[in-house]
Formats: sequence, C-alpha cells, structure tokens
Amino acid sequence: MAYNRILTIQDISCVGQCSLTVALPILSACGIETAILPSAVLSTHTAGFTGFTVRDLTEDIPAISAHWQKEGIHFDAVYTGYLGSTQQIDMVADIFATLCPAGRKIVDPAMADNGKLYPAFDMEYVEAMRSLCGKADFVVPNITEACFLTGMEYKTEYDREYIDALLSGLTALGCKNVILTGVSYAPGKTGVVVLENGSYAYYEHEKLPNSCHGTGDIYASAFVGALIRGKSAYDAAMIAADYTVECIRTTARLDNHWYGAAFEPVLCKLIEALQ
Ligand code: PXL
Repeated sequence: MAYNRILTIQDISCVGQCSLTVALPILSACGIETAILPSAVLSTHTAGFTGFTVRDLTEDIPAISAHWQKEGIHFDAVYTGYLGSTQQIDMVADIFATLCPAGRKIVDPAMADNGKLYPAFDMEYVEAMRSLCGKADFVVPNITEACFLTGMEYKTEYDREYIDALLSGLTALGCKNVILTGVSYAPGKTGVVVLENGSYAYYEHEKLPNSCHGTGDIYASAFVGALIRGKSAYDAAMIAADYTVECIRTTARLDNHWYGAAFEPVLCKLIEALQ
C-alpha cells in the first residue's frame, strides 16, 4: 500500500469550519498521515465575525522547519491554504525546497472570493502569492483568486474564452496544473475546470441556491486527499466537487449556520468515493 505523509500549512480559525479545522479531519478521513504547520491562530475566521483575535505565528515557522530538517523529516506533499503574511509566503517557498524537494506542492491561494480580497490581504500579498503559485504542481483558485493572480477583470458572466485566458495567465506564472473552481457556463449549473499538462477538462454539477463560507477549503482539502490517495487530477476534482455539494446541501438544512459548511456529517460519503 502506498503510504504518504503530507504537510498542510494554514491558519487555525478556532471557530468557523475553515482552514486547519477542515483540512486536518478531511485529510485524515482520506487515510493520509497529516502534519500541520499553523500560520496563525484566530478566535474565528475573518469573514462575517467581528472583533476576532489573531496571533501571528510567522516567527515560529523557521524554528519549526529547522527542527524538522534536523530530524530528517520529509513530506510526500505540501498543501498550503490561508497564510498569515507576505513574509510567510517566502518561508513556505523555502519549506517546499527543503522539506518536500521531490513531492507534490499544492497551493490554494485562499485570499479572495466574490470579486474581493479577504480583509487581511492587499496587493503586496497577491504579488507574493503569484510567486508561490509559480512553484506549485497544482493551484486550486476560485475565479476571484484567478483574477487577482492574473490581473484580469472579475466577471460573473463569461464564456470559455474568458476562462481560457485565466488559465493561460495562471500557467504563465509557472503553475503546472490548475483546478479552477466555481466555473458556471449554464444557469443552475456550476463546475470545476481541470487543466492538467495543458489539456482542458470540465466537470459540471448542480449549483445549489445557498452558498457557505469555507467551501473553498473543503474543496481543496478533499481534492488533495483524493489526489494523494492516487486518483487522477480529474477524478480527484470530481470527487471533491461531489463532496462539497453534499456539504452545502447538508448545511442548507440547518438553521443559522452561516459561518461555515457542515462537512462532518457527510465525511463518510467522501470516504466511500475513495474506495
Ligand atoms: O476559508 C478561508 C479562510 C481561512 N482562514 C481565515 C479566513 C478565511 C476566509 O475568510 O478568514 C482566517
């Protein structure tokens, strides 16, 4: 049996069903040993809560990484999500080179949605994220993030030509493969574009009327889990999409669950899809 150990680097939002509190359970459920490197600890995520606390862990990262190097620890893959600062992005690039030289690097440039950057970020952060994406084997942006990364205009109505231009802009940064989420070509439908080794594929699925915060993290974690379990990029993208839809459907049945998606009750469906 192929046994893989992965490192995921993102924040701990203590409450809010996103980042590490999503990535760790999902990757574990996929059967993958998962080490974590928290970029920051927040009382909640930043999208909708006010007055949250933030402890930035940038200063701790070089010492943690140096300790792992001294112990001879290596990872088969590194998957990054929401990072705390521009400086951290440079540290992550160093971790790619030292702790995962031959493994797969997956970057979710978790920094924006619905045409806007998350409150903590600015264009300097976007610039640093462009360079990290250039070092990735897979990037998993939504359309807003792809626009910030490429400098293209954000549109809610578009055609295949617009999506192709986004994909070209992303690969021009140096990203080898792109999983572009939230691509909708028809009413009531949405889907994910998979650009692998230059070839385009599209998986279309139902678009549910409700949307939830944190689904980007659920999607990226499930994609990484399925990929590292040996699925092709297209199959991993499809499994992650079906699972994310189930999470959104489950959340729609709950009252006042605005801050995240209830991914836990349907984790068994993700596990089944991997069999
Ligand atoms: O889901 C992305 C995310 C992760 N972590 C923090 C966030 C967000 C999105 O707003 O605020 C702290």
